This record gives sequence, C-alpha cells and structure tokens, in this order.
Amino acid sequence: MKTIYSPKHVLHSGNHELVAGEIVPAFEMPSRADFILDRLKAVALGPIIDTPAEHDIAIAKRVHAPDFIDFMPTIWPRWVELGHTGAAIPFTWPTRGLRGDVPPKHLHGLLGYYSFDGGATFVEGTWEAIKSSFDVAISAAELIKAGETSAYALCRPPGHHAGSNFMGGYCFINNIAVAAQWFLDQGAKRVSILDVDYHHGNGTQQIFYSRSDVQVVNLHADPLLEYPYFLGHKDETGEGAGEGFNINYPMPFGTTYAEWGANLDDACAKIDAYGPDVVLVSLGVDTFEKDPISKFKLKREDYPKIGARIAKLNRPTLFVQEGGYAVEDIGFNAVGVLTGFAGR
Ligand code: 6XA
Ligand code: ZN
Repeated sequence: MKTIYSPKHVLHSGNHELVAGEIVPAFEMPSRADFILDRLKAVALGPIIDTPAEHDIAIAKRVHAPDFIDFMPTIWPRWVELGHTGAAIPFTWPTRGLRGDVPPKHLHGLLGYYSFDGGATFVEGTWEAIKSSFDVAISAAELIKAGETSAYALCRPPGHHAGSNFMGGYCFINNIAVAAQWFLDQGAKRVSILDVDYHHGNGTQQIFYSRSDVQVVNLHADPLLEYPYFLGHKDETGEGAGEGFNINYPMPFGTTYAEWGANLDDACAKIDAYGPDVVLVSLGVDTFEKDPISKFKLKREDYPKIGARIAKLNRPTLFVQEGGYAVEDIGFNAVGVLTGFAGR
C-alpha cells in the first residue's frame, strides 16, 4: 500500500488549546505524523510519496461553501494586521437566539461565524498545512483511480469535524468529504465513508446528510458524554433523499474491542448492502486505551483486526488519517490497521 504525505504539515505547529480551564499545547501536534512515518518505514508497508501534487482548491468547494474556503487563507494576515501575536482563535459563536445568517465584518466575529468551537486555531503556516493535507487526500484518491486497491493519506491537520461552512476540533477542510466528492465527480456512483475515530465525525455527517450517493457510517463515543456533544446520536439516519444513508453507532465510555468490533461487523454489513464503488475510512486511533483525551479501551493488537475486517469488504479502500493522541503508540495503531488490511 502506498502512502501519501506532505512535510508541510509541520507548518501547523505550536498551537494551544483550552482544556478544563488550562491553556495547554494542542494534542494535535506534528510529532503524530513523525511517529506514523517511522512505523510505516519499520514495517515497510510500501512506497511513501512525500511530494503530493498541488490541486485546485476549487475541488474543496464542491463540498465546502466557497466563502468559507476563501476566508481561511486571509485569517493569519488579518490577525497580524490587528497587531495580535498569538494564535488566531475563535471565541464568539452565533448560538440559539443570535443571528447566524449575517457574517460580521470584524475578523474576531468572522472566526466565530465560520467555526463551531475554539479548537481550530491558526498560526502563520496553518493555511499552507491545510492546503497540503487537502493535496495529500486528493493525491491518494488519484492512486485509487489509477488502479491501486488501497492507499493511505497521512493527512495533518485532520478533517472530519469540519462541515460545509465551519471549522472546529482541529479540523479545517474535511479531507475525506472532499475525496468522496472527488470520486463521484470522477464517475463513481456510490461512496461509503466509514469513520472509526473515537469522536463522531459531525462535519462529514452534516455535509452528506441529505444525499444518497455517499453513505456515512460512524463508530464513536456517545455524544451525550463526549465531544462533539451535539451530533452523533443513533436516531440521526439522514433526511430527504439521504434518509437511511447515515448510520451512527454511539458507544459508552470503557468500550472494548468485543463491543466495538461487533458494531464494526454490523457497519460493514451495511456497507456491503450499499455496494459502494469505493470505501473511504476516517482512520482515527484515539479509541486506544492509553489515548490521553479518550475513554475507549482498544488495545494495540485490536487495530490489525479492524484493517482485516475492512479488507473483507473487498473494495477499493482509501484510508485518511484523523485523530489519535497517544503519540508514542500512534504509529503502531494507525499502521496496525493498514498492515491488518494488507493481510499481515
Ligand atoms: C476537543 C476535542 C477535540 C477532539 C478532536 C478529535 N477538546 N477528533 O480527535 O477526532
Ligand atoms: Zn478523534
């Protein structure tokens, strides 16, 4: 299996986040990609291409609002113009009782208008890293189009929390949603997205919620207990033409592979029934027992089983990196899924 990666991800670094009242270095940090790369090399999964082709950002506008995409590269220059030196971070959101339909003119207001939380923060190189992550996803999709049966997009920053017109939760462009749309635009009729990250992929769900050409299947921590809190319940099954094409498996804290794997089996049966031309996997490994921000109990030896189960779908498969913050273990877990898929 080939990997696509961009060294430019490192331009998105030094970010902080607010956790339980304390400002701490963001868990989503560059070393995550380094540990994954090290492990990819150690197991010799396949060639690692670190020069993804540049793609037209118009591709991202097929699932994101053009004004949202155009806003992102302006954030850092405008932040600096205001005299700010720290990272750009949203802090006021148009929630219930406020006008969410009028974009403010001031940058601080716009940051809130285009986000759902304060978890997507900008430093000088953030836009370049976002663009490179998008390029990685599309370049990996091109490998599948060219006949590879699988590929791994080592994306950073991740994407599954980003919706059609909002960022949040470390995510800016929804890499997997953009890739799904790209496959359809290239002639695919049906695409399945299987999101195995610990957190519900609210952005991916929102983007495709009323569509039948992309099936979205999410395994995640119950939003009654866990971030992103406001989406990911079982009764969210899609709407209109999309009715029945969104499937959620919320699970309690402490979930082990016995329950999680049973839900994966069920999810895979639903994907089989849908019959997609290609399967896209939002590969988060923050389900790991030692993940610092999560509360599932998957073990290192469980990750190859995930890959092996997905391989049984026997369809072209694109893996797109999402979360996972136990950095010393992230390589074993993420690459474990890929080696399991490859039958070893
Ligand atoms: C915010 C938690 C963000 C979780 C991001 C993530 N306190 N998503 O891993 O998959
Ligand atoms: Zn996550």
